[in-house]
Amino acid sequence: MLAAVAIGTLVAVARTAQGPAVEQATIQNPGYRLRSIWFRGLAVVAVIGFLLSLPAFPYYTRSQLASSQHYPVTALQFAFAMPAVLPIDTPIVLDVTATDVNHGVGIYDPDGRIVAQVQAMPGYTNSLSLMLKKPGQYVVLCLEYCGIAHHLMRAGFEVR
Ligand SMILES: [Cu+2]
Repeated sequence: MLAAVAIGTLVAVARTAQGPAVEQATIQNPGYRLRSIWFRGLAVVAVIGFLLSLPAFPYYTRSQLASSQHYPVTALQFAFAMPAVLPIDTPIVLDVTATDVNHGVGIYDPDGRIVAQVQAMPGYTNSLSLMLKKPGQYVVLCLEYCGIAHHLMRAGFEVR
């Protein structure tokens, strides 16, 4: 059965190839026109999608950053030094650094979903801007292997 379909397809292709010779441009030009329309359509969809998603842009403007409350977070083998309580529904900035080696700071909401992550690097401060919207106990885990007790590197804070 499969062989019959394959042979039938080959015969159909061979028959269509037997027609009179056609200039390449008569086939090529409609193809280019179709491709041009397709490209412009995709460009319009991409621009509209970009504009619609702009309000959800997750980064603060320069003025929002300046007016945000800053909180220091320091990672070290094998703990985090950070505030015990952070405000809810408030733009905040975590100024994250490390004292020894690179660490990863992963922040998990009370449902266990990761809401933010940033690198903690010695000699450098990463500013992580975020707004925490759920009240409750958040968990902070190290996301980068940093030594023998990396798996014990766990902290938490309350959002209220
Ligand atoms: Cu670690």
